[in-house]
Amino acid sequence: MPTGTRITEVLTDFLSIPLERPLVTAAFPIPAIDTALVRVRTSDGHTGVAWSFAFGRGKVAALLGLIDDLADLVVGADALATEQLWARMSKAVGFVGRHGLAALAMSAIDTACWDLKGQATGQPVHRLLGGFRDSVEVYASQGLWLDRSRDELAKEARDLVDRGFHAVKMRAGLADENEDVARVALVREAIGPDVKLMVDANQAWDLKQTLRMAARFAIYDLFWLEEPMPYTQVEAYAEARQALDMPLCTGESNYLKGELLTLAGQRGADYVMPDLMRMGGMTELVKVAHLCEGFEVPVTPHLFMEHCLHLAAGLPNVVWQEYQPWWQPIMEEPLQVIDGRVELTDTPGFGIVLSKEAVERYRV
Ligand code: SMN
Ligand code: MG
Repeated sequence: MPTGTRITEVLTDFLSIPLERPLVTAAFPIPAIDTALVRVRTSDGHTGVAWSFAFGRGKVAALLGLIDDLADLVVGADALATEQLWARMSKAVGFVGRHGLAALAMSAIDTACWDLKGQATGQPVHRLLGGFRDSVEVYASQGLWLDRSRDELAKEARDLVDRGFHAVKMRAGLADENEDVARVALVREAIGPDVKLMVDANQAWDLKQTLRMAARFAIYDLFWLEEPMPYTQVEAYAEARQALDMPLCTGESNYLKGELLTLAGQRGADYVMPDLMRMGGMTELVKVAHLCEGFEVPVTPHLFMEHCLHLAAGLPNVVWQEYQPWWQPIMEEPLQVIDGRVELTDTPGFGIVLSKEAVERYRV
């Protein structure tokens, strides 16, 4: 092992990053972004940064327990041997199951090691992955939650377009179908015909209701309809996809490459949306993106924009990064969205610089 890349320490912090107001989706309300922040140090003095999150302090406490457990396993190992580390962590969590919190815990350590890979080689991760593009299209996923009044919804949608976004995502899945349709109509009206509109129902419907709602949404020209049904129902997704012109997007709730391979292979999605932490980190996420390329399915990463922008810039079939600024308050410098895109830099690793002061402020 090169002496400089030996892992010397894994530091963890429990942060609770407040939101201006709780977020409401069809799945659950979210009062704050409870985060397990991970910093992996190497013998040459580099620090890799990543995090996982769970909504609820008890869940994050359990997550931190698992991360600390895995830390004992990786200290002393080569941070750049990400496949070896991943295999060791995966074996170690086998008894409690590789999905759920175990994947989230692995993800933070694995992804921090990818940051170190970039720092050790002096290259940004997007270039290590393949350097396909210099800037990435992002869609606004901030706001347009289910608790917004109609007036707030229209105003938020207009504000996002004024800030330069060319695509916005709103939520659906209310008990009242007519209200869902009225709100989609209202947002389309507010953003005009040229801005792309995604609608996320967070698994609220079954197959029949999905077909019914998609038919009612058809005139509003949706770019994709996201997670209309329970994420496990791959056959129903494949059936809906056959029946609809409207593109379907799903995958954020699935764990590890096997589930997403099934989804892509059974043609259950027009866009596959893997979630970094549910993949157990960047190592597995990169594999998922390549597997989807084999099926000619575009990939659109779920959340984690600070890390996943690099995947989207690096690989040809990764498109439309979700812009969700939950972790921007702990950054030294906010990401700039210009004309709907984020420009990647040459800073080694993921280029994440934490604000020490903000980390202190939000530490639990
Ligand atoms: C979402 C995911 C997690 C929390 C809130 C909302 C949503 C998305 O499904 O795709 O951003
Ligand atoms: Mg979603």
